[in-house]
Amino acid sequence: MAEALSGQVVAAFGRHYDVETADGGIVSCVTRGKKTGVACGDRLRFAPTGPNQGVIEAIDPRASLLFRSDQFREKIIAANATQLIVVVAAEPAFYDDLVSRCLLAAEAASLKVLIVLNKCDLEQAAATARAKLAHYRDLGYPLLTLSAKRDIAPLRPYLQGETSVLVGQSGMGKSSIINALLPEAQAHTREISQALNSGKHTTTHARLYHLDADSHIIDSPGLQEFGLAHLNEQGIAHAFVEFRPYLGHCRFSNCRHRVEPGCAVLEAAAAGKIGRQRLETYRKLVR
Ligand SMILES: Nc1nc2c(ncn2[C@@H]2O[C@H](COP(=O)(O)OP(=O)(O)O)[C@@H](O)[C@H]2O)c(=O)[nH]1
Ligand SMILES: [Mg+2]
Ligand SMILES: [Zn+2]
Repeated sequence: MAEALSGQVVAAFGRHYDVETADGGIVSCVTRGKKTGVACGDRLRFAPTGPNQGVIEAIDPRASLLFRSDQFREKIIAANATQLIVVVAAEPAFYDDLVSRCLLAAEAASLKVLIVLNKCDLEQAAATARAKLAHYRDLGYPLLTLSAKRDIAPLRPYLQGETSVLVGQSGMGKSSIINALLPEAQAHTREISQALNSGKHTTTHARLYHLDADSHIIDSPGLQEFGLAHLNEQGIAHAFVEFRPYLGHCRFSNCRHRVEPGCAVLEAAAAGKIGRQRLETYRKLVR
């Protein structure tokens, strides 16, 4: 049998994966049997099975893993990312609940977070969207307003040295951001899809692009929901950054921060140190 080679997944198509080797070549790999669970960004070893073809042998330990989940299954978004960039746009309107869940997933995966508000050339709508995002900025999450169509430069410093994964609803401009950063990337945007008459307006699979030797960016398919079924109650509470100073200070060590007497989180909320909306989000998640 041929010796195993190593590489990194730069595109995940569900059943097969594009694996980039050290020399920059792309090998189309499959998993053994019906195994899944390989993600864009994964580093792995594979056995060559033909010209530019291989079968995945083993996945290297991951520095991070971002995924969403419902009761029934987990959907891996990216492996080995260091930063999550939530992309929202002035138009169409975005779901605040989805942003909130993306941030919680990022906290649970110990990723840095950046919120990008795109399409600020649509000035009035951008002002409304910015106001809607103010409470995240107040929590300490950096918020960058830009227009991918006009000038992507403001984003570059945030990407330096990071492996960033772009997430958000479709139509927010994730692929447009990729194309503005890397014109040769030709990530599929709405216009390109329409020109090809493919009927698909969105990115259908995650893809990793190299910005420089140690800065990388992953485009991902649009999300409509972001399930957090993989988090237990403690994990959820910890993912609310503003809860952290109070966790462990409740009267009961198994406090669920809902109605319990002597709850430090509820006391902080009553004192205005935790937003009502966030407490409501927490309650919805642990219900
Ligand atoms: N006005 C405006 N439109 C933009 C901007 N960036 C992207 N768009 C448009 O938004 C639509 C969705 O963009 P796309 O990159 O496909 O979004 P994705 O689904 O998040 O990848 C396209 O029609 C883009 O041309 C921007 O900065 N300003
Ligand atoms: Mg896209
Ligand atoms: Zn409590």
